[in-house]
Amino acid sequence: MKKLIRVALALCVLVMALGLAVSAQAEWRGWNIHVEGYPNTVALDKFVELVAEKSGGELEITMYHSATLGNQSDAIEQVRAGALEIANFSLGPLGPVVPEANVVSLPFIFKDTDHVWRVLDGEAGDMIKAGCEAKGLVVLSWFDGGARSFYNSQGPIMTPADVVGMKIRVMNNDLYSGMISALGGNPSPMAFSEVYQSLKTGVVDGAENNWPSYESTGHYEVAPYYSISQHLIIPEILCINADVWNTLSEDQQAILVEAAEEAAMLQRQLWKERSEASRAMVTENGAMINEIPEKSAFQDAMAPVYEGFLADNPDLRPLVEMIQNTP
Ligand code: BDP
Repeated sequence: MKKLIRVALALCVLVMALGLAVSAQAEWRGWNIHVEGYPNTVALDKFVELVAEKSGGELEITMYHSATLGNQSDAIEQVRAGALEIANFSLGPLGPVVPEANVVSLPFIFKDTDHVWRVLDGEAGDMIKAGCEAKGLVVLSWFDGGARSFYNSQGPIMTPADVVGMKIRVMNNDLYSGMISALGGNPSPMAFSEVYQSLKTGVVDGAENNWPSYESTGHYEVAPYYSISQHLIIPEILCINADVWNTLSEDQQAILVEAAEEAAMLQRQLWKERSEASRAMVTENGAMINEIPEKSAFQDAMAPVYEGFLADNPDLRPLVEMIQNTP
């Protein structure tokens, strides 16, 4: 009888353990910084749906939008540590963790978005992927992050002299602080979620971002001067924790990559549409937009940023040159 009870108990433990294993897999959590309706958000929801569909419900993900699971720098650490499994990150805040990813944060390194895709589809993209993987993140696909321009509450920026003395919010990455300093401004690194209030209360005079984020955050309401500098074009990744990835079968891995590629194609299409719509929306709502007649003045001012980066990362010079030499 005792033996029977022991066997029954052992069986119970086994069933519970199996249950936990299954539910652990069923409970993958995904991090996203953006709000409902944003191109990335829509594409991530599609990704979740495709993964569930293609795996016959075996792989399930719950996406948490609007940074409800914390700010981006913390989320990067969480996915690396396996506390979260999936995320969409900008290569910007990833740069301090993944040196190879940081090359895209050198101002004006990309000519335009098509240039980004040519670079990422080639050897440079593979090097950035390998760099991410070495830090515990497996890249599943690339998202469009658009071109970032300056905006502020004071007046139009036409030349670098207009930035002198301005307090400008940047993402957490020394390269961006260096970029603002090189223009004579005062950089202020802070989390995305804090920018609206900081602009509103004058803690900072300005920030920089792409059209969809300028619009979706409402920053245009409190910093209506948008100056098209396009100093950064930062791609984004859809990624998964490397340990989780390594426990998956080849079929499961293929499902994730396929779903991520499809989601990326959708994101890139929606991105184009939203960029135009956002520009039109902020214009209708009072944003004052200006072109910058001589962008070369801003480009020239970036020399110390490049010099500093290459001095600190001599081994990344070939990657920088590979991007610059990609037609
Ligand atoms: C947006 C990026 C997001 C960044 C944000 C920022 O998609 O990942 O966190 O900019 O400026 O464009 O912090």
